[in-house]
Amino acid sequence: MTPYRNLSSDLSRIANKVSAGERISDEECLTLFNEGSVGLVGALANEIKERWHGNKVYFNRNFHIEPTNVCVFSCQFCAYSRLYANREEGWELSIEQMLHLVKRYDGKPVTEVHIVGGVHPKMDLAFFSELLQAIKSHRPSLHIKAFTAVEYDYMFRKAKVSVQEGLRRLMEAGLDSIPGGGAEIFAPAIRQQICADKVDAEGWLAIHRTAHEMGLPSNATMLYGHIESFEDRIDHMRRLRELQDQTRGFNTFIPLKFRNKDNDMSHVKESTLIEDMRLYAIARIYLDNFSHLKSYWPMLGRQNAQLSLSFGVDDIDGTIDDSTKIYSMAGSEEQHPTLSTEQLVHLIRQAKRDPIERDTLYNVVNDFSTPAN
Ligand code: V47
Ligand code: SF4
Repeated sequence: MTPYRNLSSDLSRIANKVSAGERISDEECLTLFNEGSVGLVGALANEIKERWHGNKVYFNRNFHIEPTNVCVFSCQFCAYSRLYANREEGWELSIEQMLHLVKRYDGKPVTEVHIVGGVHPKMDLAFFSELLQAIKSHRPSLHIKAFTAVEYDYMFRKAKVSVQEGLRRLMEAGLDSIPGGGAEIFAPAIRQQICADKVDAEGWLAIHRTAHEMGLPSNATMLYGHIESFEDRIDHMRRLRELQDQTRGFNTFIPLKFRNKDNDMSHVKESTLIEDMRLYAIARIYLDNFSHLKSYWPMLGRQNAQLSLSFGVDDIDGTIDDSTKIYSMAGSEEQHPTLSTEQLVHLIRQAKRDPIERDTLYNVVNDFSTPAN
């Protein structure tokens, strides 16, 4: 039972269902979005988070490689990409330059490299296979989480191979898992307005389904807080929940807060902190088959990410080491996102949680729950 009194009968019924570990319907989710106070949904989400993970909060030691910001697509919210036609402002890294970035971490205890960038027509399946091979032969134990479904869709079409064949070649080259980007909002009416020209919802979901069937785990994101409605958010999460019921291949759900600097949607106001926390909590309640909910601190800011640890979040991603520009270019307060392990541990402890260093697949690497560590 929640400690909340004076709830409407609908909210009270939903609260009892959540406390009993039952799945909520789309309609009930809408009631939470429309009527659930941040305190109520937060308490319910926290109950779920603690039932699953106790006081643990996960983080990892990772860095990003962004091969290029040149992109054939023109998503309205993207502050990062430079159109293929005006390449003078963009960067394009060679395999040698990217391998050099990996070598900077030689002897350092990072466990994951996250590779994601713009969609460059010359960086094709053969190029990326060679890149993954080069990284794996240099450091076989480094987990490679690489390329969004948007990049795969373009890359495989261009190479004229099926998704299965494309993924097979990249797995052979060293691919270990797939990040959650490119999902944005699945609802076609919104997708049409914010990212009309890239892979649609069905294509994004089909790539993740195929990956899961081939034993490749992935993450899922949702870009929220712009022009989407509560119904659009629920539609997005429903499609993810349905796929997860079938494959169990998603590790983590990552809501990404829309940032409005220097992009074609700068006129759209950013969501408030209360809306951010309500969204995290409601996602935790609705997505009952996702083990993990991540708040991505470079996007949300470290203090808000800390707060989210009381709203259902059990993971705050990684050290990152100032190796991504996607969020700083879109106006995040984190202009040079980097946190040492000590800082991440401190941040989690300040929120009265137990820090656990994980690898990409949530195996425990280091337990920092006792101050001696
Ligand atoms: O798909 C781009 C987002 C995503 C903006 O899987 C923006 O562990 C907000 O998916 N405001 C790519 N968001 C990054 C991504 C990701 C990040 C961290 C961890 C993982 C993971 C995946 O970045 C894009 C898009 O949704 N994005 N521009 C913006 N202005
Ligand atoms: Fe290209 Fe990705 Fe930016 Fe869209 S969000 S323009 S696909 S880099």
